[in-house]
Amino acid sequence: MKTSEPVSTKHGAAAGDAGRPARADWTVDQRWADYTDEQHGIWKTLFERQTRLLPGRACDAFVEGMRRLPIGADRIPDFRRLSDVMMRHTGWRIVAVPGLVPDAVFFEHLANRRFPAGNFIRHADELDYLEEPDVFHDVFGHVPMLMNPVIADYIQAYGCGGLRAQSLGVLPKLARVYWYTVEFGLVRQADGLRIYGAGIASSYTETLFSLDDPSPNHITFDLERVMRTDYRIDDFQESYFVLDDFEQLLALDRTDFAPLYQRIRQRPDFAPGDIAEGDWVLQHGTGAYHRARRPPQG
Ligand code: HBI
Ligand code: FE
Repeated sequence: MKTSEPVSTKHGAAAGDAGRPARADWTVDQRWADYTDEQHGIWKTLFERQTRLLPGRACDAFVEGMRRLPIGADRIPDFRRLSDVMMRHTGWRIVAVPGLVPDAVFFEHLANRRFPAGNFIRHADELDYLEEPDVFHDVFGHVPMLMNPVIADYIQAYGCGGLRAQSLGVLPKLARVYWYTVEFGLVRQADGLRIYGAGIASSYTETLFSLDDPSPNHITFDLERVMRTDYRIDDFQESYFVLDDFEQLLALDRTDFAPLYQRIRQRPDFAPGDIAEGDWVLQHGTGAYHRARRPPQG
């Protein structure tokens, strides 16, 4: 999720000596049979809570993807069974990883339609907040959208673009696009604003905050604007960017990023809560939530 080096493994002996991965691509076995009843129970708690919340809030593509997948309340899903279904629909599969993997490794997987999913699950005392993507975030949040052909192509394109952006030294700009779409994107449906970002869809509190709270901004998606906007990794987003439809993401595929990166280099960044000139604002947030949490100036 965030740009950082992986720190540790959470589900058994995935790494070799000194935290080095046993395999060059950082994949491990899911070791599904090793999950404890307690771990399946945490999945169930999260699954049921989120499933109650998402009708009328998650976009149609998410609901449809979920419906077609062997994902249920009772057990942490088996990646092999998920991959069988995904392969038939969009040619994607899941590979298990121990947590965050290096950017280049992550992109290489995406460019080949392999989605790296954490095989560990958060502890019962950190249901609402965790730093590394676990199996609930990765599978519940991301996998339903990977059943959508447009999103499937878009995320692969991000993998290819990520490798290129890294070599051009502009990865932080591109990572913002992933963040504000794949992780925290909203989309306008005929029946209202809906969630498609996995970071929201897998979070009880951010689902409510992003859609129902007057604090955050809702701004119509614009590629250059998003590339220039810093994001928060430690709290709810201050701004959410809203697509008119997923076809907008495919247009990014046809965009020549080189001149865009050039232009952006000369222009200042926006802070997470800024409203910019030229923004098409759907909700001008009060900012009350983040203001209350900022330490007093002095
Ligand atoms: N690794 N497992 C995992 N999951 C991610 O979402 C991820 C990652 N490594 C890097 C990364 N995300 C991001 O920093 C890139 O999208 C830039
Ligand atoms: Fe994610």
